Amino acid sequence: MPDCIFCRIIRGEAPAKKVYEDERAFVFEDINPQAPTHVLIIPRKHIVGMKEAQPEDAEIIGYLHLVAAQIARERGIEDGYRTVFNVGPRAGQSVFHLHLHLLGGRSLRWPPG
Ligand code: DGP
Repeated sequence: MPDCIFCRIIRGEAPAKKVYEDERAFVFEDINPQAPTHVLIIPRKHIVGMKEAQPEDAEIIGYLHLVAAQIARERGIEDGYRTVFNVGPRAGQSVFHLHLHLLGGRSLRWPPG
């Protein structure tokens, strides 16, 4: 997707603080962090969001969570972290390229609001 900001970050056309990348996933620091660790884990494939995902996307959606767990281990936040997909504008989705938020490094309240 030429105009998608997250596709542009993957291609290196827009700046971001990269945390990790492999053949399927790309991870970078959120520009507006809500916790000491706040990174976005995204598929290289342009998927608009969770409600647009297709059955063939099941593996990559699961894989994003495994990448999150690995980063949480590396950052020493396994005592409590949260992974979040905001789905749709009323839940706060503002970028329409699937992204898994990984938040941690502080106490996380419930419900999130
Ligand atoms: P959401 O609200 O769930 O769609 O999350 C989008 C997140 O993406 C939000 O926390 C801010 C972040 N974000 C938006 N644009 C950029 C950008 O250009 N660079 C980086 N690093 N993060 C961005």
